[in-house]
Amino acid sequence: MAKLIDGKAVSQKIKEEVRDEIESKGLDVGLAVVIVGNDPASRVYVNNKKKACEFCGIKSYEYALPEETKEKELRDLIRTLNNDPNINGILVQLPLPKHIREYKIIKTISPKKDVDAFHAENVGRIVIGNYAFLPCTPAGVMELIHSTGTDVDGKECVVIGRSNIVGKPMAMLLLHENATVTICHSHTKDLAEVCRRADILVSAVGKADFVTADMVKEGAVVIDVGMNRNAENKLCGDVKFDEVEPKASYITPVPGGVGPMTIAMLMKNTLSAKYLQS
Ligand code: L34
Repeated sequence: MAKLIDGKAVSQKIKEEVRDEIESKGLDVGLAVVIVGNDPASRVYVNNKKKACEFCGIKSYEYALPEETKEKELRDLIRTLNNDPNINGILVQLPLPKHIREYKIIKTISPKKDVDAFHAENVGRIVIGNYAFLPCTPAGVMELIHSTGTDVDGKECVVIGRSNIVGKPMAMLLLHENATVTICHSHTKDLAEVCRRADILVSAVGKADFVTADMVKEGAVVIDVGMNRNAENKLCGDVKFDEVEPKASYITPVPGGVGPMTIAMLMKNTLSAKYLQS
């Protein structure tokens, strides 16, 4: 029987730390949250981010733009926010509508306000190990792994998925803690065999029921970054929870696992951004 990793509890503690620091120092911290279009999932995530800001004493400024917004209009807004001293962090919720080039938008965000750590300058800093921000989801996963008392040093870690947002930076953070890291993706030969080597398995695929029991080593720590809807429109991760859970030593639920951690780390990054700018 695996122990459940309680992402809600771990994230709550981090948010309390951020709140206490902002309150005790009397800091004025602001986060701009930009959402373009009407993706219902993005709407939920952005609302959760705003609630977390409220809890931490961070002022959130929402910019909800219509689906038809032009790339140039969005870039102009970001430039305005870059120059606004009340705004310490800028978050442009992804995905963006197809006619807007994501890289053009990320490039426009001032690296000092890039609380997602998606800008190439921040990505490069992370690779080198000289950074101000860590990307929220991978940083949240590291916190969850630490919460189990697992020492990452020397462990076999397998990351499924190679996105810029999760898979690649996830591998880097595990590497920083001296893990032996393998990144798997759609071209990986014998995926199950590679995954079975993992002491720590992180799945960031985006497909319900993707990770099955035959892919998991007895006693592995299993982290599920997936955020999917199954046939009954129920929120679920990548991991076939019922069959994997008995094999794992620790496992994250969805919801209540990685999702809340992404938001807690965003709060932490926004506070770091404030310090970086003062
Ligand atoms: N720019 N875009 C940018 N930054 C990010 O860090 C994100 N991400 C991902 C999508 N786009 C982004 C998020 O915020 C995923 N993500 C995210 C954030 C919060 C939650 C899930 C994904 C979350 O709150 N999850 C809850 C359940 C939410 C529900 O009920 O639907 C949970 O308990 O997992």
